[in-house]
Amino acid sequence: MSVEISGRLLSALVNAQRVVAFTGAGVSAESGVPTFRGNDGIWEKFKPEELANLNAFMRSPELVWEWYAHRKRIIAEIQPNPGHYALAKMEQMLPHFAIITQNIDNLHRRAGSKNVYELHGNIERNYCMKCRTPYSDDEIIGRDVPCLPRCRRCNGLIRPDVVWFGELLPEDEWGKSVSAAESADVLFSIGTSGVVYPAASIPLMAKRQGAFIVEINPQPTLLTDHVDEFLLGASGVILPELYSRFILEHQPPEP
Ligand code: BJW
Ligand code: ZN
Repeated sequence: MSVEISGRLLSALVNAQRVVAFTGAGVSAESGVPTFRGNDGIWEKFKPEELANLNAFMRSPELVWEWYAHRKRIIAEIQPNPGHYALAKMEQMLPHFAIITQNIDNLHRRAGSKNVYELHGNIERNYCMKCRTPYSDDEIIGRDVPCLPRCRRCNGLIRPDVVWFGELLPEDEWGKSVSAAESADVLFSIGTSGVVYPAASIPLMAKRQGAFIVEINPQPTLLTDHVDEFLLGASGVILPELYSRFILEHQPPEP
């Protein structure tokens, strides 16, 4: 399937100084990470709105840990897909490139991206809720899960280092993300339904400051009416194609 990439988009990208990729669960779908919502959102037993919050964890920590232990296993076994790799290569070609991700799966870094801001944490990290001691998966998985992992120092409950509903986003990552969005010349919104705030305001912040906004998604979202270009399809197909076209435009012709 050939991807239609307009001259307008290519020229915005080639002339851009600052580019941001804002990503959501869809960018990892082709790696085998289930998305949260929509047609392909396959969490039947586990609804993110019901489980990804502190009340649910305090009420039934075993159930919430079961969900995270299951997802940790999926994520440990899968690989970044061509979409992640295309973004990592793009970073090397552009003067300033940032990934602002809502994903907790670490796949952007595993694909080689360096400048990554994680708005909702990282599933590979854990910490004690009482004394904040960090714990790696190796220290807890297998030892306590599916029972409850507890802190060696204070016996407090250990939780995954992710952002649940009702919790503040990490201040540093949020601040850097807002700065990157507000100074972007081009912003890509890739594989996100755009329903979870404050993350969903990132593309709109960039737009207000005059950025060229491109959305990549197999289906329209709440953002689609506000973007300059909508590329309908899977990011694992569109991003590599976009990167190839960008390289052709970017490199000076052979003498
Ligand atoms: C493809 C594809 C392919 C498929 N290629 N694309 C009322 C109004 C407004 C706001 C609120 C409200 N009530 C409460 C709030 C605030 C709340 C919120 O936004 N709720 C809304 C749901 C209504 N937000 C918060 O609570 C945030 N904190 C906050 O606001 O703090 C201030 C505060 C303090 C105290 C009290 C109240 C407020 C925190 C939000 C934390 C979100 N956490 C999660 C879980 C992280 C940990 C974990 O993973 O377990 O983050 S929820 C989940 O949703 C996860 C995701 O990062 C996030 C976004 O989902 P995403 O990435 O967009 O995925 P999907 O599945 O929705 O979409 C996938 C897309 O991919 C689809 O469009 C597909 O079409 C597409 N796709 N295949 C490209 N191959
Ligand atoms: Zn502790």
